Order: sequence, then C-alpha cells, then structure tokens
Amino acid sequence: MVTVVRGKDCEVRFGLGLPTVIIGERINPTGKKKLAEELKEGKLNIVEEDAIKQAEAGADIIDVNVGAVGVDEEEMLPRAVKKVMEVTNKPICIDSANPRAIKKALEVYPYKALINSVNGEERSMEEILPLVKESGNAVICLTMDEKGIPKDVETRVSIARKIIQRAESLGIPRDDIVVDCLAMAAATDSSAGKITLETLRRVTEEFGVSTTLGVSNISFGMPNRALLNIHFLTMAIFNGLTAPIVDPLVDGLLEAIRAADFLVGRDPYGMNYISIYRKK
Ligand code: THG
Repeated sequence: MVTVVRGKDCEVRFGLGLPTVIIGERINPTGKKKLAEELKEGKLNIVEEDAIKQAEAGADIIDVNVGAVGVDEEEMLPRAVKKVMEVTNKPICIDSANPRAIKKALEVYPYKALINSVNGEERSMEEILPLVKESGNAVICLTMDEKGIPKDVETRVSIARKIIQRAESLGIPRDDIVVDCLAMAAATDSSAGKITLETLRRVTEEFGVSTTLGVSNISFGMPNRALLNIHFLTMAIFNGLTAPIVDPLVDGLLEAIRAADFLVGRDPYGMNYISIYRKK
C-alpha cells in the first residue's frame, strides 16, 4: 500500500516500509492565541509565515486547520488553503470537523489532498466518504465513533476495519486510506501511549494501510513536551507509523525521525539520515 498526495509539481508518497513523511501541524489555532485572533479578523499573515517556515524545516505535507471560536471555517478554510498554495508547492492536509468547510476547501485545491478526517460515526462516513470518492483524494480515518474514543485496542481496530470496508465498498482504494490510531494525553490516562502504540501495530499488520497520529496530543499538560513527543514518535515509527502530524520546527525532531527510519530499515543505507549531515 502506497499513499500518494500532490501539490503543484510535487508528489509525496508514504506507506509501510517507506521513509516517514512529516505533516506540519503549526497552522492550527488550538492553544495559539495570536493565530486565533488573526483568523477571527480574517488575516492570514501567520498562516503564510508558518507554511513557509514548516516547508523550509522539512515538512512534506502542510496541515491546515482554522477551527476556533468566532472563526467562520467555511469562509476561512478555503482562504487559508489558497494562501498556503501561494507560498509553497507542498501537498495540503485539509483539517476540519466541519464537512461543509472541507468541501469548500476542496473546491479551491486542484491537486490531490489529504482530507482530515472521517470517523466511524454513521453520519461522518455518509458525509465524507462520497466526497473522497468523487474528488479522488486521500482521507484520514479516526478510530472513534458515536461512543467517543475507545479505551481499548480491540475496539479501535474494529472501527478501523469498519471504515476501511465502507470506503472500499464505495470504490475508494485502500492506498487512499490513512488510519489515525489516536494519540491522547498521557497526563490524564497513563495507559494512553501504550494503547495507541499497540493499535498502530495491529492496524499496520492486519490492514497494511498508511497511518498517522497527532503526536503532540500525547504530551498535553506536561513539561518539556518536545522530549515526550520525540520519544513517542520514534516508538510509533517502530510500530508502523508512516505520516505523523508534528511540528517540524522543534529542535531535533527531524533528526529523530531520520534516525528511527534508519534503525527500523525504512532508510536503506541511511541515505536520508546521512543527507541531514551533508547539508550541515
Ligand atoms: N489527528 C488528526 N488530526 C489532528 C490531530 C489528531 N489535527 C489537530 C491535532 N490533532 C494535531 N495538531 C496539533 C497542533 C498543535 C498542538 C497539538 C496538536 C499543540 N499546540 C500547542 C498547545 O495547544 O499548547 C501550542 C503550541 C505552540 O504554541 O507552538 O500542542 O490527533 N488526524
């Protein structure tokens, strides 16, 4: 299974056994007052800046999320997507809980996007999957449903199975399905990390699909979040994670990814690992 997404003259491929691909998380107002304020005022300066900075730091795909209280996502998501396209050729991950906002953003994106996301709720599958099929994009599938986020591995795996079956029954190829095993705050549940890692291993083994994680969720509420994020990330890469959503500007993060890829055989002869040091 190989997932392909595209920007202008730019193709990104990821999947089992391939080098880890970085989805840049910074364009997201969660916990960022300044960005939230700007978006409320209809401004896109920080969006533009963060798109450029992340691409320069090594992001392969740019996540665009403008969800905050007082922001009209149906207006701002397509505007933000256009702004990001003006300053980088990187493929875009369209991140919203609002299907109408996703639809409007897709209308301005002429390449192959990663839609973030669908989940196991009947309503979500009915709204998002036909859109994925029609547009020929790829889609992130969250392993949760109307009952919320399952506490156990087995239920997460069965939700992944359900979404994959539904998507395939509509004619969406499995290559275009990216499963999110869900990283939750370890501060509020000490088993959170282990459950996510185990789910990743199972989903990778049973379905062979590409996978993603909002890695930074794991460290909410803890000091030295970057340290926790980096360690969790390398463990997840060992368990099959192919395309993490992370902040590529964090010191040492890119190096940790390249090291992990090399050590688990996803970077033959260490060519990507070595190239970091050639540049320096
Ligand atoms: N799965 C999928 N998509 C996702 C998530 C996921 N999209 C959103 C989120 N989770 C991943 N992105 C982020 C972005 C920022 C942070 C965490 C996850 C974050 N922000 C800091 C905070 O809130 O404190 C602010 C950091 C700063 O100021 O620089 O932690 O799980 N499919």
